[in-house]
Amino acid sequence: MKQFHNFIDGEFAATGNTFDKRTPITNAVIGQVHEAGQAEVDAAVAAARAALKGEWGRMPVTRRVELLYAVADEINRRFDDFLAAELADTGKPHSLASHIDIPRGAANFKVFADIIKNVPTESFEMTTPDGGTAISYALRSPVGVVGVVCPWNLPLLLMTWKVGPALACGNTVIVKPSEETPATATLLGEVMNAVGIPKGVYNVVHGFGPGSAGEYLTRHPGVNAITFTGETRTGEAIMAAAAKGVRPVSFELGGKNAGVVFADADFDKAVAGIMRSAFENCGQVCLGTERVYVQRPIFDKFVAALAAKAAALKIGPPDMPGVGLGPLISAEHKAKVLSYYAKAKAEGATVVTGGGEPDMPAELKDGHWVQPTIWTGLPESAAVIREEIFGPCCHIAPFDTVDEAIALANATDYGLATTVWTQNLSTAHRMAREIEVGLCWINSWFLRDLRTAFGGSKASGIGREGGVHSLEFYTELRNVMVKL
Ligand code: NAD
Ligand code: 6OD
Repeated sequence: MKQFHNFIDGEFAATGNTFDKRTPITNAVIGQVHEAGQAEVDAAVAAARAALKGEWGRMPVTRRVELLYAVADEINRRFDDFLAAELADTGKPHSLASHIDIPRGAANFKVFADIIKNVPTESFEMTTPDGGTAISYALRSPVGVVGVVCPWNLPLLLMTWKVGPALACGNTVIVKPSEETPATATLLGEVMNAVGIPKGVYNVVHGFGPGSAGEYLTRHPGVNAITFTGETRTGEAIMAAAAKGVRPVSFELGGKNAGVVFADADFDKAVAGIMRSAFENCGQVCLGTERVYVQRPIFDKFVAALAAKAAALKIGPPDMPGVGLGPLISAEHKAKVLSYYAKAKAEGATVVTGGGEPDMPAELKDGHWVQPTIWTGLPESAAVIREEIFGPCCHIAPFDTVDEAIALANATDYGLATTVWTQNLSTAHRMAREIEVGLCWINSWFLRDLRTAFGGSKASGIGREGGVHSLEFYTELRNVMVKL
C-alpha cells in the first residue's frame, strides 16, 4: 500500500494518524495519507523559516533560476511517475493529464524562473529641494514563508502554479495539497531533493481543512502569506484566519461561468469549444461553463449538436481507448452532482441528454461516474443556473441581443471566466469589455499564456497571479532613496 508522507525539512515523515486515499476509478483504497497535526505543521514552519535564513536566503538569483530549471527538467524526466500518480489520484483521461497537467507542472517552474531573471525594478531620478539630485530604486525581497493550499481538480498544475513563482521570488513554501490528491505534491519532494533544493525550502503537510493541517497552516503566525485555490466558502474561512497578523492572501475561487455563442460564430468550432468548457476533466474545472447562452437563430441546431457529442463521450478509466470522460473525484462529490441533477428535474428542466449515472462494467461499478448532462428550459433562478456544481453538465438558454447576452452573463455573484464565440470583432470586443470577469476567452477556452494575469473578479477571487503579476504577491518592494 502506498504511503503518502509529509515532507518536512527535506525528509519524508510518517505520523501516527493516517487516512485512506481511494481512487475514484473503483473506489478502492490505494494508499495511506499521513495526516499532519499541529506538531508537524509547527515543524514545517520552523524548517521553512530556517531555510529563509540559510543557503536559500543567500543564494544569488542566477543559481535559484538554475535550480528551478532543474526542477522542471526532473519533472519531465519523471514524467511517467507524475502521470501515474495524477491518474491514480484523479482518474482523469490519460490524454488530458499527459497534454495539460504534467507539462504545466514543469512549465510553471521555467516561466517564473525566466521572469524573475528578466524583470527589472523601477528607478527614478529627481531634483531635490536644495537643487541636488537623488535617485530612488526598488528592491524586491521575498515575503517569507508562503502557505499554499490546493484543490483536487488539477493537483500538480495548480500547486506548481503557486510554488513556481513563490520559489522564483526566493520564498520558502509549505504546501497543503487536497486530502483527495496527495500524490504529486509528495512526489515533488523527491524532485526537490534530487536536484539539490536546500532543505526546508519546499515542505508538504497532508490533511484536511478545519481542525487539521489546512487550518493549522493558515492560522500559523509563522506563515507570512497565503495563496489558496478552492471554493469561495473556504476562501472566507482562510481570509478570517489570515486576518490575524494582517497577512496577505491571493485567492483563486469558484465560478459559475457563462459560455456565449453568437449566431455568426464558426458553428463547429463553437460546439467543440463549448464541449471542452462544459465537459473537460468531467466538468471539474473552475473555468468551465455550466451556463451556456446561444443566440436564437442557431439555438436548436446548437443544442442538438452539443447533445450528440456529449452523449457520444466515452466514459471510463484513464487508459481506455478514446475515453473522454473520467470519474468525479469522490463519492461525496458524486452525491453533490447527482443532487443537482435531481434538482434540475424537480425544477422542470428538459433533460436533453444524460441526467443520471451511466451503466458501467462490474469492475468499475463502485467508481464515481456520472453522465454528461445538458438541460434546457429552466428559468434563470434555477439552482443549477445559480450555483457552482463542478460536474459535467450545463444548462443552455437562448438569447436575442448583445445587451441580453451581457446581462445574462453578468447575472451571477461570481466573475471568473467567460468564453465568447463570434466572428464579429465589434461584438467580441464589446463582450470582453462588459462581462465582469478576470478572464475572457474569445473563440477559445482555457488557452493559456503564462505571462498573462490570471484570476477572478467578484466572488471568484482576490488578486492576480501569472507573469509579472505573481511578483506583486510573492515579493515586497522596498524603495531606496539615495541623495547624491
Ligand atoms: P475546497 O475549498 O473544498 O478545498 C481546497 C483546499 O482547501 C483543500 O486542500 C482543503 O483541504 C483546504 N481547506 C478546506 N477548508 C479549509 C479551511 N477551513 N482552512 C484551510 N484549508 C481548508 O475546494 P476543492 O473542493 O478542493 O476544489 C474545488 C473548488 O475549487 C471549486 O469551487 C472550484 O471552482 C475551485 N477552483 C478554483 C480555481 C480558480 O483558479 N479560480 C481553480 C481550481 C479550483
Ligand atoms: O491555468 C492556470 O494557471 C490555472 N490556474 C488554471 C485553473 C483552472 C481551474 O480549475
